[in-house]
Amino acid sequence: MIRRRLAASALAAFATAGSLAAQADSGWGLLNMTPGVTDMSRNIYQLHMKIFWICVVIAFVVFGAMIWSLIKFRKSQGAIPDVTLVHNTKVEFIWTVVPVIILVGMAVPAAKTLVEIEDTSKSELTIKVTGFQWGWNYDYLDDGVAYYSHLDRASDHARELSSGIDPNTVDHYLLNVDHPLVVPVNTKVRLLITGADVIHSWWVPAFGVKKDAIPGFVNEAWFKVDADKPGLYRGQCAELCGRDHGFMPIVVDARSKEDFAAWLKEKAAEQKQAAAPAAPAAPEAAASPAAASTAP
Ligand SMILES: [Cu+2]
Repeated sequence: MIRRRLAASALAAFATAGSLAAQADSGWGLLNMTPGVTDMSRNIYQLHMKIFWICVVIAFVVFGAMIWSLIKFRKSQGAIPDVTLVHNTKVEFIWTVVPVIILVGMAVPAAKTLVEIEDTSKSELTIKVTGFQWGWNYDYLDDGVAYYSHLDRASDHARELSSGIDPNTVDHYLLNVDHPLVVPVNTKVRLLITGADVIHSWWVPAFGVKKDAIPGFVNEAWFKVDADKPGLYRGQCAELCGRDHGFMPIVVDARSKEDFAAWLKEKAAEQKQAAAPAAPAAPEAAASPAAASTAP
C-alpha cells in the first residue's frame, strides 16, 4: 500500500516537473532547453527530454537499490556478506547487457536526429554567414544582397566603461543588432557558415542551430521556421573568439514569404544603386558602402 502510494506520488512529481518544463519562459522552465520554433528544434528538445527521463529512471533504480541494500543488509541487523555475487557469470552478464540495451536505445534516436540536422538537401534559400571579430556578414548568394550585422549602437554605447548608462535601461542589452538576418518563414534556409579570422559559432537556440564558423572551412546548417511564427529570434556567438566575443549577438527577423520577397527586392535594388559608379545627378548614390547597410 505504502509502496503504491510512493509510486503514485513519484509519478505526480514527474508530471509536475514535466508541465513546469513545458512553460519555457518562466519559473523552473527557465532551467531547461526551449522547444523552439522549428520542427528540428522540437526534435532536439524531445530527444533531450527522452534522454533526461531515462537518466532520472536509472538514477532512481540505482540509488534506490543502493540505499535499500545499505539499510536492509546492515551489519547491526546481523547481515552476512554474500560472496557468491563476486564473479558470478549470470550477474556479470546482466549488468553488461542491460546498459548496452539502454545505450543502443539512446543512440538510435540520437543518430536519427543528427542525420536530419546534417541533411541540407532541398533547401530553398542559401545564405553565406561569415563570422569576424566582431560581427557577422550575411550574403544572400543568389540575390546579390550582402551586409554586415553588428551590435546595435545603444548596447555598444552603454557597454563602454565610462558611459554612465545603466545597462538595465537598454532594450535587449547586448542582444540587439543594427541589421538582423532577414529570412522567410516556412522555407528551408541553408546556411553556409565560415569564419574570416578566428573560430566563431552561429547560435540561435530557438532554431536548434549552433554551428562553428571556422576560417578555411564551410560548415552547413539549416532551419525552417514555423509558418505561424514570424518574429525576432536572438542568439549569440557561441565560441570564445577574443576580446569582444560577448558583443557580437545574432538577431534573425523571420518574416512572411511576401514580406521577405519585398524586402529582398528592395535591398537588392538599394545595393545595386550603391555599387553603381557615382553620377553627378545623383550624389547620394556616391556614398560609401556604409550607405548600403541602411536599416532593412
Ligand atoms: Cu565570435
